[in-house]
Amino acid sequence: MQITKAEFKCSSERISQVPKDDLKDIAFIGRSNVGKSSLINMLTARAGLAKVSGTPGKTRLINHFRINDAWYLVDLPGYGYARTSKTQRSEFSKLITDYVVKCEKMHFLFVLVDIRLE
Ligand SMILES: Nc1nc2c(ncn2[C@@H]2O[C@H](COP(=O)(O)OP(=O)(O)O)[C@@H](O)[C@H]2O)c(=O)[nH]1
Ligand SMILES: [Mg+2]
Repeated sequence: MQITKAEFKCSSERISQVPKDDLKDIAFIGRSNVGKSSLINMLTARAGLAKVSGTPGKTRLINHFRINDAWYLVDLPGYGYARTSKTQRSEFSKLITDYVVKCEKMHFLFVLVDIRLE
């Protein structure tokens, strides 16, 4: 498939805020710094579309990117970043769980694993 159009749609801090249209989500999940945002930029050939950071724990929201006006690529908050407070960690964890378990838009979920880690 050719991606001809890719645009940032919205950031959600709660599951109730994700887009209400009936376009389907293809989402990426994985530890902080595994390369979720870089992968979205690579797939869409848009260098700055998803924010890439050398510092883990930056994405705290669910980011929707609308592709070809037909579906969404979704960048989820990374988990497993040690220097996040307990409160914050449980907030992310709730957000991620709510999305994965309850969000009917989610069609595919790709779990990214860093081969550099044992
Ligand atoms: N060596 C290597 N570094 C990568 C790769 N993909 C991303 N990175 C780097 O890993 C860091 C985290 O990437 P990012 O996409 O922000 O990860 P995210 O937290 O999962 O969204 C950045 O410094 C990227 O430049 C990859 O395939 N190989
Ligand atoms: Mg990211």
